[in-house]
Amino acid sequence: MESRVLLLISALFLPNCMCVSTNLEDRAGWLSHGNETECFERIGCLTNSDGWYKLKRPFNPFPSSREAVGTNFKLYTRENKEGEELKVDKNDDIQSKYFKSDRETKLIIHGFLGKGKADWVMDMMEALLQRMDANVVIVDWSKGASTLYTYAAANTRVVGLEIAYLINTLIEKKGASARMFHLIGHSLGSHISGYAGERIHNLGRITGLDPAGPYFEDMPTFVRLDPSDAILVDTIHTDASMGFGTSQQMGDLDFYPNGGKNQPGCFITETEESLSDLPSCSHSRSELLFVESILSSPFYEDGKDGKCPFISFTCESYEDFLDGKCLSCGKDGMNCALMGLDADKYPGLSNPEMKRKKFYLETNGAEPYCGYHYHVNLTVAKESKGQDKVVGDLALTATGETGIAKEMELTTNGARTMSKGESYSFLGFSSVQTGKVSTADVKWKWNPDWFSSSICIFCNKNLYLSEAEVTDLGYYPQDKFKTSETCQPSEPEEIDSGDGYAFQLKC
Ligand SMILES: [Ca+2]
Repeated sequence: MESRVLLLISALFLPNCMCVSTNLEDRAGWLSHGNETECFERIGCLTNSDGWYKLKRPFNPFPSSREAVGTNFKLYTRENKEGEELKVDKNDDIQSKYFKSDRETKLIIHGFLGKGKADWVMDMMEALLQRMDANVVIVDWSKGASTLYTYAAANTRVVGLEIAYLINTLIEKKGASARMFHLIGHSLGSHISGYAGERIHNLGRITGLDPAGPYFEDMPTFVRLDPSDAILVDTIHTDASMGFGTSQQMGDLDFYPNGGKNQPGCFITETEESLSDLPSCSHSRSELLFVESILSSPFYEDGKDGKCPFISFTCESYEDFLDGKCLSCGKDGMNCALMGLDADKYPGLSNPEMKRKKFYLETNGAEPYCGYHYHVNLTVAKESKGQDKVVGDLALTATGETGIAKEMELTTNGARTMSKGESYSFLGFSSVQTGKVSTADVKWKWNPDWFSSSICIFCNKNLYLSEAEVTDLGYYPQDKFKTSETCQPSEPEEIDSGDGYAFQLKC
């Protein structure tokens, strides 16, 4: 495993290091070059135009041969869990016992250093077949993916050609419909899907699971995954800060769990993973989130227990989302989408103005990742002995008909300033679903900046609330959200002074 990580790091930061064989170096260009074209037997030609060369992508070697990349396809269906190889033969036809053109076809495509037999790939295939009667095709290009990053990134283009060739043949010879194909690719697999999609007319959908950032971010749309590559392109960004992923929007709907940069459970102090797995923990989380979404969905009617919708809220920024500014699904549910398999249920898809949205949600740090969001609305008492403005941190424990959501941090984005008589929105998140809330225990901790703190030695540091409202947002669609009655403080007058206190609101 350690060598894998070393290879990964060297490949990312030393894209054309001296260890590359002369043969490979000969194929690499440097910020160049006029149009160069290379053709691959039967599947098509690729051109390197000037647009492929940027400072962020200085090297554009042509991909290795079809044989060297070794792309192969294995079809799994409910009738055949063993897998059947799918291959276009010399007559441009495909012999298959199990492929059926009247059902949806899902293709799963791994990324850099990955393989078709990876756990998440097999888990996804099994979950998809449990959820639906589909053709599930696992794309293995592990030979082409196990090299330096620069060359693996180049090889994605030939895998894209292979997939387009396979799907176009299935359309032509087997009567399949392009709209019923859905490519699900992780990392480099996301961009492979884009290359395939640009060569398949009316391809139904691409899901990019943490699309790879290096060599693709800020590049023209023909170099990377973009909304023009399929009728619907959705992405899940999970690792924009380590450099494996990107926060750049690449789809019609871009999902940013936990802000999209780092994932809970992936920090050195909180993970049980070995050190060598840490660098890819956030990057791989997108795979696990998608797999979970398949069976935890409210649209999966056969599943009874453990339903939890990955409800996501459109918002200008993650900070605004954490500040509780975006916790309504809005008229017709246009401000909410479900992350994962059911992103295609988003009601705004037919409206071009509603596409190109960023969606945010929180998740747990371990399975089940799906959790419950709460909208908390607090009103500061008008008549009280408190100061006109106080600054501090809040936590809330909500007790409801189905559970207790304990100590939800309401000010993860920093201490909040609150004024007398005003109402404030907060986001809460818990792995527990409360249903309709009956009591709310609020913890307050005075937490101003250094200056305010130094001039307020004897002033009243308490927060006086006149009412609260707590809404469990963990149901879909919005008309199923459960809002508490207005909560009133049980003992509004006598509150401990000091830096913090707790009190209860009856709803
Ligand atoms: Ca593209």
